[in-house]
This record gives sequence, C-alpha cells and structure tokens, in this order.
Amino acid sequence: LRDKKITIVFVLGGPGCGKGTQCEKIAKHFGFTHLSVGDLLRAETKTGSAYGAMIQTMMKEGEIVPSEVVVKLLQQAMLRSGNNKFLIDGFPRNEENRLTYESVMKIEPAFILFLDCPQEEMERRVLNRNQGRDDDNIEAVRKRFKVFSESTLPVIEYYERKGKVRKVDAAKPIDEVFNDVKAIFAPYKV
Ligand code: UP5
Ligand code: MG
Repeated sequence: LRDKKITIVFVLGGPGCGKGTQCEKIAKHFGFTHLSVGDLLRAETKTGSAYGAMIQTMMKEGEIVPSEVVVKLLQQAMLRSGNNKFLIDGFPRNEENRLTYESVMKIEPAFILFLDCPQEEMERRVLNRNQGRDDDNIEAVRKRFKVFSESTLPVIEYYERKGKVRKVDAAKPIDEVFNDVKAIFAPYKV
C-alpha cells in the first residue's frame, strides 16, 4: 500500500447523519472506493471468525471495537480494492483509533468530511431506516450519540486544529447535501 500515491478521506458525523448515503454518491462521481467500517465489521460477524461474537456484542451496545481489529479489516479491504482513493466512513471514532491508524498506516488523510446534523434529525433517520440493524433502536441510538459526542468529536476537533475539516450541513435533503459535498471534492474529479 505504501508505494502507491494514496488519497484518503475520513467521513465522520453522528449515527444517521448520512455518511453511507453521501459516500455512495461520492464513490460513483469521483472514483473513490467507499469503505464503511461499520459494514466491514457487520460482514465480519457473519464469517464466524474468532472476533465475530465480540464485534456483534460491542456493536449492539454502540461501543467502539478495538483499533487493531478495525485497522486490519481496513488494510485488507484497501488492498483488495486495487484502488488508490478511499473514503473511510465512520472511522477514526476516538483518539485511540486515530493514533493506531497513524502508527500502522502512516498515510495522512487529505481532509475530513464532517456531516453535521442535529441529534433529533439523526434519531429520526436511524429509527426510520428499517434495515434490520440490531443497533437501530432507541437505547442503542442514544448510546451511539453519547459515544459520538464524547469520543468522536475530539477527533474532529483534532483535525480542525490542523485545518483539515470540511464541514457540511447534513440536515438538508440528500441532493442538497451532495451539492455541497461535490464542491469539496471538485479537485479530485478524474
Ligand atoms: N438519510 C440520509 N441522508 C439523509 C438526508 N439528507 N435527508 C433525509 N434522510 C437522509 O443514513 C441514515 C438514514 O437516513 C437512511 O435511511 C438514509 O436514507 C437517510 P445513512 O447514510 O445510513 O447514515 P450513516 O451516517 O451511514 O448512519 P449509520 O447508522 O451507518 O452511522 P453510525 O456511525 O451509527 O454506524 P456505523 O455503521 O458507522 O457504525 C456502527 C457501529 O460499528 C458503531 O456503533 C460501533 O459499534 C462500530 N464501529 C466501530 O467500533 N469502529 C469503527 O471504526 C466503525 C464502527
Ligand atoms: Mg453507515
């Protein structure tokens, strides 16, 4: 991975802010590979791997899965893709994730896309999603909000201090949010 010129964008925001929705559109328009760490973890629980049961329990509780597990899944998915432009959706979720990523991957993100959305709106979206995720219930959602504000916001603030955060108002309709997102990604047009 280290020899190729690699572009990495972290896509962050609370549960239900629209990370997956916007990443799909960015991937299509700008040729990025979309890696949702939540999706990678959910897939891992279905392989019957040694970590599967632990991951499932932690996700159900809205807890952050250990960094080594997540970074390994990310590395594997990046290698598999053959691409050199990645949207990393929902990671790093805390300072420990960030530090592990930095020491293992050694690839500075180009920028951080922060989808900013009020909690009431995110709650409405998650509870209406109906895709059978076992963390899409009111108790788990509230825990995910708490983890987001206590652990993930400090990561966003860290990158803010480095001038790397591109913040978008994610409370608007999907296509309006994407218009703002498109402007940010314009330099990456292939
Ligand atoms: N929707 C989207 N945009 C909309 C808009 N602008 N207007 C109206 N509706 C909109 O969207 C959610 C719903 O809202 C959808 O129905 C969509 O149509 C609609 P989505 O794009 O799915 O939002 P997203 O931000 O992706 O929400 P998600 O629930 O996936 O975010 P989370 O951050 O909670 O979930 P994630 O899958 O990233 O993580 C789940 C768990 O995995 C974590 O709690 C944690 O336990 C674990 N995890 C780790 O431990 N480490 C990691 O690094 C990552 C995850
Ligand atoms: Mg998602």
